[in-house]
Amino acid sequence: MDKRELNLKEENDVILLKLGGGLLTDKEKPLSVREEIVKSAVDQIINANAKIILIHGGGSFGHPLAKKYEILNGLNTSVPNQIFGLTETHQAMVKFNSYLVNLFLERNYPALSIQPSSIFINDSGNTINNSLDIIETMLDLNILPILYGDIIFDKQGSFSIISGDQIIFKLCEELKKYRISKVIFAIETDGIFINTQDNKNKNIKLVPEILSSDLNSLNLADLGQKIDVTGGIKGKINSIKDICNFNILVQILNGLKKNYIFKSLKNQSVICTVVKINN
Ligand code: IP8
Repeated sequence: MDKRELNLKEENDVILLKLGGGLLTDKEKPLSVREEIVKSAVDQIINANAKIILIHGGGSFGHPLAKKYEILNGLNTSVPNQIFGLTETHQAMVKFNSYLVNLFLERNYPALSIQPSSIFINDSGNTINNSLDIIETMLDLNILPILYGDIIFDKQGSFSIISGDQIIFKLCEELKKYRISKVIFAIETDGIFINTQDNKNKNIKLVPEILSSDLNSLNLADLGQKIDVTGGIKGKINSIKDICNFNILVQILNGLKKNYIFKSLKNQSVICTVVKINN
């Protein structure tokens, strides 16, 4: 391949980075940020100096409210104050997102929030959007776009939740000008764990590498999940399978480990789970 063509391609590469809500917040305590972890993640992203679209989860901001008001299953007149709860859930996410965006701006790094509930809508079960050109233009201008799990309306007059993982799927489907070189999920464990049985003792072990076609047959270990209305690790495995259908490599790593986010953004090796695509 001609070098100029190669450079052009690399310039148009973008990494999608999802910072899990369980990593960034204390899921035991509503509306609480794990400040040092969030600040470290922000510094690592800035230091990596890469083209990134950042997506973050709901953690202790979105999930407890979404659960309380049963937002995921849509309009239900028997849930007291549900419509108010819908707006409260959204606003909790806006608050968390603003906190994160501000950390970038305080460090003189151009980051801009995109409100998913304003650009995505569901129509009979399918999530649709107008063009995502705004995101590509931001990337052209070296602005870091930041999206987050949010509430989502539907054309039939109801609503639900759009998770950060679903947003990633839509970005994989819709981005045209930029090639997604990989998707990184930074969570609070080393990756995907499975149950093993040696010498009659039940144990768990990390899966360092797996083919996307083998994801279904995993005997997933239960690492004790906190409130998560969008499906926890099982939901994540389904999202990863969908992402792999776009021929994109997925890495699941521990965002608590020193510099792991930076290293992964720089394509340096880290202990994690890599999901490879079947060719
Ligand atoms: O944490 C959920 O996003 P996720 C967002 O990426 C809300 O699943 C509002 C619960």
